[in-house]
Amino acid sequence: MNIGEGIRKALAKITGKAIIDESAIKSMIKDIQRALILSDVNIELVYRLSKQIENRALNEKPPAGRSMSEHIHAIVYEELTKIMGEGRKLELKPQRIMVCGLFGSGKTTQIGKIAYYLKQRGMSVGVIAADMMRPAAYEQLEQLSKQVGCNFYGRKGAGVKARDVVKEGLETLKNDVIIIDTSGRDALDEELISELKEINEVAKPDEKILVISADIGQIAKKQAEEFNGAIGLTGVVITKMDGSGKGGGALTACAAAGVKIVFIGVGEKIADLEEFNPSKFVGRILGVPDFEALIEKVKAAIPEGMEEMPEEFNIETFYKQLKAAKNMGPLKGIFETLGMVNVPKEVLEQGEQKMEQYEAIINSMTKAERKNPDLVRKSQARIERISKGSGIPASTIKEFISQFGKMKKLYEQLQRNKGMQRNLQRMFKGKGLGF
Ligand SMILES: Nc1nc2c(ncn2[C@@H]2O[C@H](COP(=O)(O)OP(=O)(O)O)[C@@H](O)[C@H]2O)c(=O)[nH]1
Ligand SMILES: [Mg+2]
Repeated sequence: MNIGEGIRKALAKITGKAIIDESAIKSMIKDIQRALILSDVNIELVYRLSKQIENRALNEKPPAGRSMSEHIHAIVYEELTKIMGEGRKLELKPQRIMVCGLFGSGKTTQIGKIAYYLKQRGMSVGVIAADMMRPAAYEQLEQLSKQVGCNFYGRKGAGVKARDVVKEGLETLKNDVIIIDTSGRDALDEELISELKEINEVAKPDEKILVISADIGQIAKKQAEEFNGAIGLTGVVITKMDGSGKGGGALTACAAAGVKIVFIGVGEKIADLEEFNPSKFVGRILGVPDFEALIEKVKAAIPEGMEEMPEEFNIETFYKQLKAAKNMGPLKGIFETLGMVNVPKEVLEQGEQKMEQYEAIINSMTKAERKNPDLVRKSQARIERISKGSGIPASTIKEFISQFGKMKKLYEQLQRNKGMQRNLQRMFKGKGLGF
């Protein structure tokens, strides 16, 4: 999310300054403009936004208890939030969801992610492969459905009609939620429109969701308008927000097209999907911690029966938590929800590599050793055995055991003040932005 970096840099110039004059404000706005234009936000929109920020920053007096610097942060935050579009939560109810979009936008992948999202929240999900254009679309969705653990319906063969597959799928699958994959094209043409209209008639979907790649930036407006005109959209998913520098353009373009954003895709794995909430999104790019989102992530990732913190912290319980942490998706996202947007890439990669190594070590430990890691700490023979079994160097094993000791201490401390977590939440919830 390069847009965040640019805007944070712009704001950093005025942060904490006692006196902020007109030229400092104008220079900050120039930097914000640059960041937005780089992210392919429509130029007129950038101009309107800058005028608005400038007017407010020059004319508004900060409310009591807020410094000028804090007030300008708040203005930028509010004005950015206004242009970032509107979010909408997908309801957790029995429903039919039709997913459409151009070639390679990420339709099939998002269906896997949405199915996973709904399953994690207790819904039973079935998917229908009605993309008749791509030869491998069937296998891709079938594979994803296995990974997610949801039902699948599809039929292959020349001349098979999408509407017939959908009809059969709806008769066959008995799940709460049915998600329908559809064909793409390089552009929305007559043929695709008529195919989508037929599916729309057969399935009468509750949701008609367009998948758009962030890469197309402000062209998203035209695309959303065209699909909306053809079949009437209920929402949009913007994918590849992780890799694209044009995410800001795509988001603001959807707002301009008047369609609501249901999710953003932030990676290729099935857990890489996030609900879209403009104020939280802007908060995150500005580096404001989002504890609610973090707690959401933790809740969704924690295996059943582990909702409560276990009384005893041993390697067994740590292992379960490690697995849960992996379910939470890339570390980068976790740090971002904590407002830590500038964690160096190497640290993230190292962190992920460490998690893999720890898992391998634990897999090579005996039950007794997991209960009592001191056994390992005190015995070179055990360390060597684990090293052979896991392929991890002895030095890393020693480091793990010592790290674990520290974690155990921290955990026991945390348990002693369980209220802390709640306090943190309250602190950031009630107090507006926290800067
Ligand atoms: N980086 C990234 N890649 C994605 C995301 N969503 C999908 N992709 C990739 O985009 C490519 C096309 O996705 P696919 O679902 O097959 O697109 P479809 O043709 O619209 O069905 C695949 O390589 C996916 O792994 C995302 O959120 N981030
Ligand atoms: Mg596909």
